[in-house]
Amino acid sequence: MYSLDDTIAAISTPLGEGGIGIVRLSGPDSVAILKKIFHRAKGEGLESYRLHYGHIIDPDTEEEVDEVLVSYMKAPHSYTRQDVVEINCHGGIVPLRRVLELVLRYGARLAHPGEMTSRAFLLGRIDLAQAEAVLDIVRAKTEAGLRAAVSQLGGWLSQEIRRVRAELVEVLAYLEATIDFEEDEIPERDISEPLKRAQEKIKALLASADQGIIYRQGVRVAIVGRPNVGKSSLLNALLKTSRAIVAPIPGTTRDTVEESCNLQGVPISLIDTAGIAEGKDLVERLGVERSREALQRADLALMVVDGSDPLRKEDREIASLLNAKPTLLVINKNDRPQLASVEGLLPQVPCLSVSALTGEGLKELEEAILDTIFSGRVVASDAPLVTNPRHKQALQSALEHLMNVEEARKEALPADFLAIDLHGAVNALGEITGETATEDLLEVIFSQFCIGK
Ligand SMILES: Nc1nc2c(ncn2[C@@H]2O[C@H](COP(=O)(O)OP(=O)(O)OP(=O)(O)O)[C@@H](O)[C@H]2O)c(=O)[nH]1
Ligand SMILES: [Mg+2]
Repeated sequence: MYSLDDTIAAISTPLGEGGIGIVRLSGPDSVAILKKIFHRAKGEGLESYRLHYGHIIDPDTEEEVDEVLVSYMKAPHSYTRQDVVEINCHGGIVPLRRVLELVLRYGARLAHPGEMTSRAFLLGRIDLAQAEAVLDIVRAKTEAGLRAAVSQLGGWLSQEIRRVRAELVEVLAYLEATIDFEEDEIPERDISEPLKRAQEKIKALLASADQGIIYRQGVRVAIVGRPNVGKSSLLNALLKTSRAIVAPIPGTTRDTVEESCNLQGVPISLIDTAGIAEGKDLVERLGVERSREALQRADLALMVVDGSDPLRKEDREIASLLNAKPTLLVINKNDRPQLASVEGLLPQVPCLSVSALTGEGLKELEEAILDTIFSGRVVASDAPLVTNPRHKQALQSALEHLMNVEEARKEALPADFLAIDLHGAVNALGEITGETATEDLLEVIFSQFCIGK
């Protein structure tokens, strides 16, 4: 990891035109660097937690670079726990670049992606799960996702994990004592209760994980079917906009069209695809190839058939592509006389009758999509959720270790055996909060952040 002793700087707002843009500095020299380029309109001292008005002036040329507001957050009460200075410039690429250049010229180093947050972690202000929550807040796609991330930043998950881990550490200490000392030297202790409690807690956390991960990451839903059945019409109807071109000519959609929407708090990527059929020209064949790829990457498929038209060979061929994929069969155009008999097309797949034209059945379709996504595993909506696959994996690994401990106890194996797995469980939990995270893991996590965060 990078050093913590130097002063880092970055543009912390998105690059582009905006009302304001911020250059942020963190480290021991933040104030000294600022003082070289910042001229206050009045007053001398740079009190912390106040906004100071003035100008950034290039000391070499005495040129006025921008009119700014500067805030100073004195260590340790700052984002990183170091001295942090934020220069609020006019939002624009040129003033921000110029100010950044100046702070770099006077001693700051350009921050790596996520380095501000990694300092907050390494200096102990937040733990790893909280640092990850920062990224989740920035990336939240729906309010439900945001709520989960904010509660994780608030330390909900970390506290739960710490409590379980602390209890296991105590059991481990006891076990190790029984290994090291004579039996009569240490008082007998019941370890089955704390072990059981830990297992139950971890199971409860895991129970919320599938739902939480969906709120955080969203799901990909591909709309597939043969040409002209109304896939693009269905996309538009679900999005309530006319995003994709609709026309009575088969082969209207030639490329995949992807758009996001929010289904009761679940971020959904809806993908309209080119109708799958024997393509005539090259572009059509490429489009069909993309449809197949989209289908492969989707979490859920909506297979659309035209209810007003008898089924065709293509419908069956497409159905055969769906074997293992969670699917809903959508019979479209139910505003017309119904001629399609879908029996046996996709047995065991829920079937819905809709009209993309009139909107009939779309509410039910939305409900069915959510049902399939959650497959009945929904926990109370305001309960905190485990939202990160990494946390889920660590919890699973901790649980496995605890189950091994239980087995070993049943078989009355010596304490050494129990201790090994108990160690494993304690370490797995520590990976969530960062106590036992390796450098590689930290690097992977913080490299996902943007520069300046
Ligand atoms: N009556 C009726 N017509 C519909 C309905 N949905 C779509 N259509 C019509 O069916 C035709 C094809 O619709 P599209 O949405 O372009 O079909 P598609 O499946 O995207 O077709 P390709 O892009 O060619 O694969 C258009 O003329 C639509 O207006 C419906 O529910 N009822
Ligand atoms: Mg289309």
